[in-house]
Amino acid sequence: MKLEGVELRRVALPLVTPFRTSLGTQTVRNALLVRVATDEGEGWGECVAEDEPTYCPEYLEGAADVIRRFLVPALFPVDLDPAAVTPALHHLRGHPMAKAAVEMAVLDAWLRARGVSLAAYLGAVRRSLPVGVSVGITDTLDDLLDTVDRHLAAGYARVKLKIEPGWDVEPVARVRETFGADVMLTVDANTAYQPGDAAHLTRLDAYGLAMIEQPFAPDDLHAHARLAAMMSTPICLDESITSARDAVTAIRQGACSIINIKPGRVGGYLEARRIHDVARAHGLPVWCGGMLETGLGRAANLALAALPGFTLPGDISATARYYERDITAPFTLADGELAVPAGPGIGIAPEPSSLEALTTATEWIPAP
Ligand code: NPQ
Ligand code: MG
Repeated sequence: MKLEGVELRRVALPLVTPFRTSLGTQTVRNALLVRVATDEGEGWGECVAEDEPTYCPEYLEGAADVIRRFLVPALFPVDLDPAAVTPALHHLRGHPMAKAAVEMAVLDAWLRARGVSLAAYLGAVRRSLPVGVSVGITDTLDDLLDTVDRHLAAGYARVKLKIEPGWDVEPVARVRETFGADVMLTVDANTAYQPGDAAHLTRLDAYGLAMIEQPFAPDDLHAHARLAAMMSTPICLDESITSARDAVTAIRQGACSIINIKPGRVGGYLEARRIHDVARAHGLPVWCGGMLETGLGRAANLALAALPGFTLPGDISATARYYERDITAPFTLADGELAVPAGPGIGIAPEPSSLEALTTATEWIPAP
């Protein structure tokens, strides 16, 4: 398959409610879409980098720049298939989210041309999945309880609370007290704690959490391993894991017993599957993280999360949890589950009128 040109498209999707984490508050999702045009048809990818480099070092305009100036030019001469993308970009350091977006678009085009779904290609074993919801930090505890109540009524299988110093034990205690022992409850700190906070964090053991996600800095595996030895609550790593090799290192050090897999963070769906494979070989459960994706990224994440090792509900919520209007048809919960797209490629494409209405800029990168 030969690349003939690439369109970079910025879209702006207002969030239904502001999303506050220990990293900051988001009110609109500015997303970067990558459409590859090839001699076998087109494909769509999505770059999950945020406006600002807070979750990780990448940011949206930086990702657009590296895609335009380095990634796309490196792919024009290549005889493309999905597995050819990473090797062709290997000499370019870092930028996993930019690389993942390009790989996703190539996967979509290549699989679409062959009539194969991404789910089937990756090795999916389920047609629909129970999913979870990520709940931001709220102004008051009452707001939090109302929000959790709404999500549980909608049928979500797991609730994740964002935490930070000053918003941890009390919200967790109130949610547990209010909704009972049967709710699968987790917390995510997005690196907001210091190693010296470990003793404080052990207080969360009293509330039967399914995990605590990424309390410490991405590069501090030792602090996570130490906390794991102090707590009965399982430790899950997100920001720390950027490759299958990282996953092996973290597992060997005892720094985590669960891994959050985000294809963007690890450089693509194929590396995401490798992390799934090594975690499974070590007996660790994994789940699919979320980056406030549009329907394109959501569709591809559902395909990944249908693999057998994804035994915990992911941050793949229904469209309505995030957006009033998306660029694709909405994903809706049925009996607490989302359907895994079964059509060729990622199984969904933008709806032209919504895409048009939400687009803020487009740019065409022609073949040389
Ligand atoms: C996480 N996501 O698991 C992330 C972090 C995160 C759904 O909890 C804009 C776009 C803002 C993506 C803030 C969820 C974001 C973002 C936080 C992702 O750590
Ligand atoms: Mg996280």
